[in-house]
Amino acid sequence: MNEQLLKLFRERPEQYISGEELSRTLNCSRTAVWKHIQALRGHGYEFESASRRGYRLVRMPDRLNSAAILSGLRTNIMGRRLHIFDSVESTQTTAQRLVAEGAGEGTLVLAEQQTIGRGRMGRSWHSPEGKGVWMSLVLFPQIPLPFTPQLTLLTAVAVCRAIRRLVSVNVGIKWPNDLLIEGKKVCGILLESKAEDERLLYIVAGIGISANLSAGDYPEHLQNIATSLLIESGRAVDRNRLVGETMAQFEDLYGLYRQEGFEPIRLLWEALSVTLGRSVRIPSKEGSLTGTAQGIDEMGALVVRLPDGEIRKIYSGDIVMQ
Ligand code: BT5
Repeated sequence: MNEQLLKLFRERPEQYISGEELSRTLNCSRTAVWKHIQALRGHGYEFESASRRGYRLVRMPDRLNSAAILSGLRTNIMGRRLHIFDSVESTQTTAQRLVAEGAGEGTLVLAEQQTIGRGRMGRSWHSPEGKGVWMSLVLFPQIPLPFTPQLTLLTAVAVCRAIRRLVSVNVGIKWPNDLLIEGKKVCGILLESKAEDERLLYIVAGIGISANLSAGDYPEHLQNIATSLLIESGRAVDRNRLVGETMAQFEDLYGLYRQEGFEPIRLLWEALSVTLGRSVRIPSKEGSLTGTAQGIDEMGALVVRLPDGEIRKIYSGDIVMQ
């Protein structure tokens, strides 16, 4: 499919572009332009055509599509190598297999549906067909192993900023890996890494954004705790754009992280957090603790102040906001 052609139409939404201009810009014949348009129509793009005025893009398909993503992508590395599947068990598993086969930094795996989408600690991630952004990004960060939680927080900031740019919803970050709207979960992040002799080899950052699920797309046990961008904003989001925007935000933040370390990411995270200042309960085997979330430290741990003034740091696990 012709990426350059799509780019032209996306830059001028709703406008007619003449066949002559298209053939000039693409450096091909008018017949070839027509064939490209037909190919796009075959993929669900709708064009109006009018004699002498040319073609006008009136509707884009609601499918994940590499030309649609790449034609709007502002990154150099992240998402430049794309693998889109109709259905996989988990994009995490597929991405890990691709790494074993030599995939490089920034490789992105997307699927319309996951049959065994996973969360943390053996939990499952509900990934119905055609409704979400279920994706995994391959990274080879040059960081010590204990720093990997920082990348979970960086990923959360990237997705939060991307959503805020495209959808008017009040989305915020709950430590460590959830994005919430009005207290309900709209996105989860799962970082899986491989290390050898305490040395980090690679990370696969899994991102699940519940974009266009309706209430009925959720099983009953999730209906009160999960939501979607569609449910909250009343509008379907263009998933291809959301993928591109997330990659752009990620690449910016990742560059910043490499140059200046975690501190600027920590500040951005704190600004988007819905956890700070709140009373939180930390369940543990020894009985749960309750305190006030104060911030995150230089490693990404949550800093909690207990009622007696003692400061505790929480490095992993779950918290319950009260
Ligand atoms: C997470 O785990 O939040 C990480 C989810 C990562 C999913 C992505 S999708 C692409 C990639 N491939 C994968 O196989 N996984 C990653 P956790 O913090 O354990 O939260 C899991 C909990 O979130 C579940 O127990 C449900 O309560 C809730 N949940 C499940 N599906 C959801 C959905 N579609 N939208 C909102 N909440 C959901």
